[in-house]
Amino acid sequence: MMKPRSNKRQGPSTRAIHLGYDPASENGALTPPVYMTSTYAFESVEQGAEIFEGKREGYIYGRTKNPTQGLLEERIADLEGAEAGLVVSSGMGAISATLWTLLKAGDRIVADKILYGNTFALLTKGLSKFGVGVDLVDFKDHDAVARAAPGARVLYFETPANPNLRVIDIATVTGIARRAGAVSIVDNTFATPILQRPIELGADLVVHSATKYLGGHGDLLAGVAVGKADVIHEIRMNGLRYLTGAVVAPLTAFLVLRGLKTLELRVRQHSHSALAIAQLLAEHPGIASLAYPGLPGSPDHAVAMGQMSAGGGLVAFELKGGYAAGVAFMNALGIASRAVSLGDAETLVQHPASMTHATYGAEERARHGISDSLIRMSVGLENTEDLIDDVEAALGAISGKVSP
Ligand code: 7XF
Repeated sequence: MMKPRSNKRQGPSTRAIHLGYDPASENGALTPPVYMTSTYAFESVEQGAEIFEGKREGYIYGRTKNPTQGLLEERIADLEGAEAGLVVSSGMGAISATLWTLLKAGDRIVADKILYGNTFALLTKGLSKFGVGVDLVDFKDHDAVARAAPGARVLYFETPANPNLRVIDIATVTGIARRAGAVSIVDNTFATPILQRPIELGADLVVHSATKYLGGHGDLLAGVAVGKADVIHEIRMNGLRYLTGAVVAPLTAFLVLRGLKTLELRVRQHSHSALAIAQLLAEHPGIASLAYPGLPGSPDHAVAMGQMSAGGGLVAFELKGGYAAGVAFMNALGIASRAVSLGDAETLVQHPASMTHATYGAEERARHGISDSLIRMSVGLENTEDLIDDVEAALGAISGKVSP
């Protein structure tokens, strides 16, 4: 057990490394074990029945709970400042298990218009098929949110949003949700609990793709939901157990636990390099638009810095030569890989319109402001100077070839 020396709350790295685990309970094993078991033996039929009834604590079967997963849930909930957590097999698993649990036919969800492409698809193609009303609203327009909220069961948004890093004011929007009696859900994948804790700003639930920064090494898929213990229990027993079955593998839970130990270190370094790249782009004549929440002068900087402690690892921008220049730039990069996903050690660059946001039709992208020439870069953990050189060289390589 972690023994605090005082009542002072320990920092996120200390808690991510120690919380909830006592090596003495596992033969002194410093690293928490991986429980590779799908089922659990009961001492008696009566004991099994009591666990099933919820009269007694215990494990039953790996689809709802596993001790390795349980430790991870405890640590992520703690980092987010939430009562309880649930870890599942992917970010989409977490979002769908949560929404399938909370919503029924006839209910309405109000969501921001800028969402990860498959969250957009889950709402507009999935939930709508089962009789859930879906309203997409510009969550930067607080009057529009206040008009749409009454009668809604859920208000849902991402901040910074995928792909264009639009920042939504968490306290204001969760306040509107509370007054309307709606459940507010924030996707905190891009910021991580190191930079931003939506629960402390009034959110009811936070979801994550743990595939990204929480895992941190591009070697797994996992998802998270955190919030009040009774709501998380309901999502586990309904959304996970039979609505999706999106169970996380024990070994994957182990890898995310390993990732969490360096989360704070990594997120600081990602933010440091991303700011340096944003500064380079801001001064470059070939750039037509730039979004980086940590950059003074960037759209949303003031709101972002009111709720985030740094700008995070993603940069989104457009080149003056539009789509053709963007493609040439991405193909000219040497260190950065052309790949979707984010939060890995490797720098990744992708084209949202044809990749992560292809589920938005061309007309929907135009209506919601996802530009066809937008480039999204997930700045990795390579040395900052090398990344700067890579971006500068790629911009230099295309400057005579594609006219601005
Ligand atoms: O199911 P996943 O673990 O891939 O997570 C889904 C998801 C949920 N929320 C946000 C804000 C996300 O960005 C994602 C996944 N996004 C990746 C990306 O944008 O690159 C997916 C690659 S197609």
